[in-house]
Amino acid sequence: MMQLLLLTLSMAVLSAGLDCSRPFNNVGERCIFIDPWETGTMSQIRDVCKVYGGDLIWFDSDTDCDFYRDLLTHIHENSLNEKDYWMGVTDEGHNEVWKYLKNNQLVRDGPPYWDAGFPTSSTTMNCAILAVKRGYYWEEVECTAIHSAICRKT
Ligand SMILES: [Ca+2]
Repeated sequence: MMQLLLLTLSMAVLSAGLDCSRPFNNVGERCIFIDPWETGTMSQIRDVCKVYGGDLIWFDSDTDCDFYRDLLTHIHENSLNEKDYWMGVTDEGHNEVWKYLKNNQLVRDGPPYWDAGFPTSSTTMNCAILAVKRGYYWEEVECTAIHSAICRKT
């Protein structure tokens, strides 16, 4: 009986940790890797995320506010709050229609993620960042700008 209990416990630990091993950490119920010193263009940072088996961060719906809040809390509590970070969100090739790179899901304009006035109809600013100067609301920038990495695995 004790052996069965131990086996069950170790399997539970294993399955909980399996998808969120280093360099990823649990943030809320998600697996996230944040590295303010890993910088590059949007596609460079996306490649970095893929090397680790993840993708540029995405949210699961237009109202994934619990995760958004957990993420911002994590950024602030770990003093990671001096850099802008890429979102995996673009309107490149379909101007003014913003989608997640991960799954092609549409992203709603305006709140809760975009800062006031964003996104615009710009045809040169086609990628989104979590902008430190906007309290980590989203802003659109050129995809060739240099920003930091947040990757998500699950
Ligand atoms: Ca655009």
